[in-house]
Amino acid sequence: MKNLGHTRSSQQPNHLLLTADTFVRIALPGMRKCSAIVHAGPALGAGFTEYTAECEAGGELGPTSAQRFLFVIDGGLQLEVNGKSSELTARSYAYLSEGLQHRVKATQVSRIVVVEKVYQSLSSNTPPQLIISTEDAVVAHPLDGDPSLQVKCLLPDEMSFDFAVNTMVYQPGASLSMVEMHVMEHGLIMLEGGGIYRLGDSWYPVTVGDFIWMGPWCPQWFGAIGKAPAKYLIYKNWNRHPLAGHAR
Ligand code: UGY
Ligand code: MN
Repeated sequence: MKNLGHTRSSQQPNHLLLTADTFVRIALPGMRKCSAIVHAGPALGAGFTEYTAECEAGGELGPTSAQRFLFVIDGGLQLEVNGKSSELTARSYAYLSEGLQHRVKATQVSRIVVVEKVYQSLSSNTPPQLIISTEDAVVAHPLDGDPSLQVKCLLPDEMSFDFAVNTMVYQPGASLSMVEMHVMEHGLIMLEGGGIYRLGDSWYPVTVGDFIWMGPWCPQWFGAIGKAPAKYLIYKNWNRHPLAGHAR
């Protein structure tokens, strides 16, 4: 008997905390030498899918018909797209627009965060194009003027993108300046450190490796605790009218 049935993981109507002790690995169609820890998807009520792909050297992701965002947590991979091959290492990321044929092959043991979302087009914009970059190349800005909370926006600030992915770094003791409640949902992976996350009416201790889904208007607040900074990668749907995709 391990932990006598106790876990920090919790599923609630408007949020989900998944901790590593409860992760279940599955194969997704087309994956080779690779497994997925599915964190969020439509079955949960989310408008996107997020999973961590754990690959052996030579492992491959399967195809997707949706937009795909990749962030390398550790290891390395080769991304083949448009007849070109690019090497992605830790903190590298890629945005692949809907329908863009590509191949993702791990060159070593790797963990990759994968976000997939059906694109909500805008008649006034052409869809976004391929991006291959690294978090190291993105300039950070303080959130709400607080230098102890730095944000990096990994995707361009353009209406054509219907989602955003940011990293947020909190110095020890830093916190969000308010309890946020907003129409967007979030998928969040703790990359470093830890702290206390308020979700709905509960306060959870969280640490590196945890995943959090926050549904629309889920009350949310975070404070970093410990002697090292806390860092997370956070997805949100973005740039679309609340009625988009909700026709009745
Ligand atoms: O972008 C955000 O909404 C972000 N500040 N939310 C969060 O960190 N929970
Ligand atoms: Mn938020």
